[in-house]
Amino acid sequence: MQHDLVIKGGTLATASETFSADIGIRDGKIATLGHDLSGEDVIDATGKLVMPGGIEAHCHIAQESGMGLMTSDDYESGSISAAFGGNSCFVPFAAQKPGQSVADTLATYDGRAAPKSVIDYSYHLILTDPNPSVLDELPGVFDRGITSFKVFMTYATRVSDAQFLDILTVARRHGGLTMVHAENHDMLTWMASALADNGYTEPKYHAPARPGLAEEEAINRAISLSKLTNAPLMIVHVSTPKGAELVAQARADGAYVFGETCPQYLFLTKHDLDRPGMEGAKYICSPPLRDTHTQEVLWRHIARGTFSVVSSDHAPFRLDDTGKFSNGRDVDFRKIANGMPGIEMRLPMMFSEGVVKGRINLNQFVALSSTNAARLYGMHPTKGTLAIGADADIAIWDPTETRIAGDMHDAMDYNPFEGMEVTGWPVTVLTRGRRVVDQGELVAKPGDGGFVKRGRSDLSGLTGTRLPETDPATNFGAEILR
Ligand code: DUC
Ligand code: ZN
Ligand code: ZN
Repeated sequence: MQHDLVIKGGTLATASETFSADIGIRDGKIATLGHDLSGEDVIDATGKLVMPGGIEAHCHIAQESGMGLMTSDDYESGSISAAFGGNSCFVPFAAQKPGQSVADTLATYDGRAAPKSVIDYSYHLILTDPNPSVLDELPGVFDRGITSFKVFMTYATRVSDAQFLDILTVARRHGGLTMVHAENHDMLTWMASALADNGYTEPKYHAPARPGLAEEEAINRAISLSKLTNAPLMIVHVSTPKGAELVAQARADGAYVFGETCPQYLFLTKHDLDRPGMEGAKYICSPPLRDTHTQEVLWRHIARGTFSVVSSDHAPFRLDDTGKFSNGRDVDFRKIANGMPGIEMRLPMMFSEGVVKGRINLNQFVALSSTNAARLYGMHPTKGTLAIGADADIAIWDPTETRIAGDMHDAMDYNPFEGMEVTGWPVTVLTRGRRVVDQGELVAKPGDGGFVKRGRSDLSGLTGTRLPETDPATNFGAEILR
């Protein structure tokens, strides 16, 4: 069989297997896995690792923050940076503004993404105002292939528990997954005022202002709401040992609960917030950075499978008056934009500190970086694996190259991981058989990436937890969870 492109001589890794083979690609799909394949075009992958392209499932691109501030990265710079970090696909957020219809929200993000992205993309729909007409629009969102929502339990854009239950129920009915930012709003605002009112206003006080207890309380509540509705739930950016334990326990109970953590909670600590002057502002993100004990516990949970994905939570705001200091330089920590970049560093850091240092194996790395996201967000097996018939979304890595982290390809003026020694970097990245990055050079054009119509979340392996009160067999026949 003739192929458009053959990747020859590499070591292939999926979420379950590592083996030597060539990959033959035709019409953007993997057509053949075998030996001695021929094609019009050939990439020599001798000595390289060939893996499913990363899927970045938590990043903020061309999105206004809660403060109304636009991220530094648009879909062009954001997707380019993602590709240089080994990603073939990403799923940023489309954020509903209070009062805005879902149709208008999605049209806004289509306009931001379609002309600019160099890799394939979809969105998670952030719901901030789930009024009855918005809930009525949601079935149409699934028809469009957008099958995940996100809600906040804090910020002005938070939802009530009742609204959260409504969203979980609609998502479950349509096979969707609800993501949640879990921190207790009143605990945070009370702590922040208690600190700032007493003059503790420097960036480092962002950490005590958001205690781990606020995350633990909200995760526990969110899991309870998920269990009540028997609806799948992804707890994003888990940053505490107790939060991770709650996710692990819920999963052991059979609940449809999934967890995500992020590199910043594995490689940075709250002491980074205490850098001289206002440099600590670089490290203001939410939930906040914790400590080295937390890092060890989170790694243990990664290794044992508590977390399905490790995502960057790339939320890029420059260290200038367009970003972190848009409310002025000498302001208290509450007025500094929240978030840090990391879309390009996520996979190299996880490879270097995870695979090279023996904390996880190569197949776990593939699962955490691509396959599990594809399954949970309704893209598997078209994406997230190396299989015949799958999209040729492929990252070719040099597992031995060592670099000191410096400038990235995003639109940022700092890299929070700058100076770290990182071994293992992607050299060539394909989306649907098309080179996006070729031997370290960008070759794709804005708009080359396409929208991915997603399907139902894959919940295999979990049983759900039907409560007696919601089960007609044990609640006198009341059918309430259709
Ligand atoms: N939550 C996120 O998920 N990203 C950036 C800031 C935040 O609070
Ligand atoms: Zn969040
Ligand atoms: Zn985020």
